[in-house]
Amino acid sequence: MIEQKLQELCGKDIGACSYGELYAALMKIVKEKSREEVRPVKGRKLYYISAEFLIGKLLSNNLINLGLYDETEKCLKAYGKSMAELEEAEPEPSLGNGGLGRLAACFLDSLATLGLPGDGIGIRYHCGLFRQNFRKNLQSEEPDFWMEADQWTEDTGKTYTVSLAGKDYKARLYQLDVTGYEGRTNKLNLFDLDTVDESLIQEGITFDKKDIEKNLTLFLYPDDSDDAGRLLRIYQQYLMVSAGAQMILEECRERGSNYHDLAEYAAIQINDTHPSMVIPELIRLLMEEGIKFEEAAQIVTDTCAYTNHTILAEALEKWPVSFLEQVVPQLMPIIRALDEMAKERTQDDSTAILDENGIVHMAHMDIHFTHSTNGVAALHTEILKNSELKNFYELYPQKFNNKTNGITFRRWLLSCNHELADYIEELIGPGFKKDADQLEKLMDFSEDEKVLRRLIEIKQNNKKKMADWLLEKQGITVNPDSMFMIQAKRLHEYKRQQLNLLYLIHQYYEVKRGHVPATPITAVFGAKAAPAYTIAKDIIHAILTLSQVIAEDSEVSKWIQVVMIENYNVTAAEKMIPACDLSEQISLASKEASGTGNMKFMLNGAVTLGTMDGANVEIAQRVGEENIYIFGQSSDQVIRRYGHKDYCSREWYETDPNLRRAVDFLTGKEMMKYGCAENLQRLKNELIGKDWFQTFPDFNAYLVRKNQAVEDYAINPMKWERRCLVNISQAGFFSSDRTIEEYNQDIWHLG
Ligand code: 26Q
Repeated sequence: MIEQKLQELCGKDIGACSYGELYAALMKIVKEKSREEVRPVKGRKLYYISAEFLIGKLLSNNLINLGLYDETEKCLKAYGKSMAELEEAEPEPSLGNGGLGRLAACFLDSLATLGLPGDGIGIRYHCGLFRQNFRKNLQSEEPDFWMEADQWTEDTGKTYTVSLAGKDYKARLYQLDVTGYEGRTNKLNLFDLDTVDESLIQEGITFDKKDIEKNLTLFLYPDDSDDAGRLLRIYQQYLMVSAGAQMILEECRERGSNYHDLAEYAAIQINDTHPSMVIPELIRLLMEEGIKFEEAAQIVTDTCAYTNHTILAEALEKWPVSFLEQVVPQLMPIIRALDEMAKERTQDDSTAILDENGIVHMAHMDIHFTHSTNGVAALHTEILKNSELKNFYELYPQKFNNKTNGITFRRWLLSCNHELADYIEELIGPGFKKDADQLEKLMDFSEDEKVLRRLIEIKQNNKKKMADWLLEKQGITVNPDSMFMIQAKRLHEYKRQQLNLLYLIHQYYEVKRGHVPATPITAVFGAKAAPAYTIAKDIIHAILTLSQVIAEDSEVSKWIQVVMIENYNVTAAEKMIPACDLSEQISLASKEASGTGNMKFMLNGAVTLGTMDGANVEIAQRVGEENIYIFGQSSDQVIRRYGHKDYCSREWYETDPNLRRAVDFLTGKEMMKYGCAENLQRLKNELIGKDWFQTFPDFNAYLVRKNQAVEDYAINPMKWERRCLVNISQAGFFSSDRTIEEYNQDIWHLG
């Protein structure tokens, strides 16, 4: 079928087609086929509203989900074409910053796979997250134009009127198909304005932030460092929620709703606070339909649910009333009325929507006016209930629940690690693809040397593939026989890439004095820093500079190599994760809500080195302490230390000579040779003077635990591989299919 169709669409011999032509033709085939799986909705339908959907490349994934991958690969091969090169022809839609956006994409895959009716609602950014370049060991940013002539998104011809700052705009609805693995096809709905103008972009990623008509959907927001940017985020958010709310009401009306019964037709999941204005907007629209305020507020509460993804206070959205008055004056009377209503329920000021300083707390509105608030890992939810949102928990204990995150195994195993997926199928049959718990059957082989040897071989092949990719992409040669330790995630101080950096400096000194590691190590980082996040950029600079210092030192480079992947994104993750030996999940306990990279590495047979934070806790529970390397302070200890306000990083610096030596190295002569004194000095000052995320108290434990892992890896490969197998076998719980089933059972009740 594929061969015939391709030939037909391309109008010539497949072997004579460019990869671009093949990509365009295959996209058409996929679209046709996925349309066959669109099914009518009975009962309640989910709308997952999110400012981010980090979907990644779609072709291979869709081919797998539709059962067309093998046939396509075979057909291309027969004409001398490779799937790998075909994948290169597809631009990655990076419509998200990191975990939250990728989670939304995994959820859409699971919804469709489970045959549940659930669509996404978001924004059609013209440029996704910036492209990261390294020059002179510094990060610089470039716009990421991902939209090309051949696109997955299609104009539906539908528009909705949205009023922004008193002026009407037309939000155009674009859709792309979300295919399920042997499931149904759902939709991702993305809104855009026709007037957006890419020529507005000036140097790098700077642009005129005032010209709303031309810039509204131009960029995905990587930060909110200045007021013009913050205002623009409100514009973006309201465009999405107003058009989205109108679309939801229209669909429900068509399916028979009289709006009083909206909650029987729709479940709306609010992905963090970015879409929170959907609450007052829906109330406003229902009131336009003649429903009274109190009833409208109740309908919306019954329909909506809220997910919290962070406990970092600075990431919780709070908007000055003046901003909202300017952009969405039509919502302010409703927000005020909701605030009044909330104040009638409690005397507690700390739960106010509108505080005495004229600040609107979006999360507070979500908790008061949705029926469910969930955290994204067991520990995270406990911290919300017991400290961060304690007052809310006391007010509404029944609203709080946990939904530990998950990942889609279709992308993060079947598609990114064919060799491992095929081998697992050989061992336990294909059932695990739709029923992830079946991975536990792998435990039958935990003492089987033949199996362990084959797993080692597969990892080795993936390391070679990653090495080839790195050479091709970045001109860097790595040794596939070394131990790969990978930390891949956004750059943030709480994630503590700087702790990893200090370890590497320590190892540098160790090699210098003749204490070489048990095996050569390759430390790999993948991380983008928000463009205005100075210290995060300094950390990248220090890593790149250290990488060069070591590369130029023939004595040390035999043992240690430091690599920073340029422009880390979903596509890079798909190459790196299958090749990893040691997964670095070293956030300060209590700060990482869940993490999902930790699950991806585990599923691909990496062993975790981590703190008892986020979902690491649940990983440790499942694999047992012999199969994970845990270190560092507990979340309780950390929370207590913050409470006492007595942490003094300088004391640690002055008393631990190893630590001091590593920190001093940042501005030593070796680093100065390739680095920039201002950046490195600033980082050093920050660590000695503040170290807000407590890297120093965990430094020694990290060092000891990590070196234990290196030794174990080098000295007993079979025992190490057994750990890898246990990790794979216990990963089933972290399938987003399980997460979605829980959301459906406890919150949505779809279909
Ligand atoms: C807010 C205001 C202005 C501009 C940007 C933002 C903004 C943008 C993105 C705030 C937060 C985000 C993203 C947060 C995020 O990715 N959180 C992660 O969510 C994952 C999925 O639940 C968790 O696994 C991670 O632990 C959590 O950090």
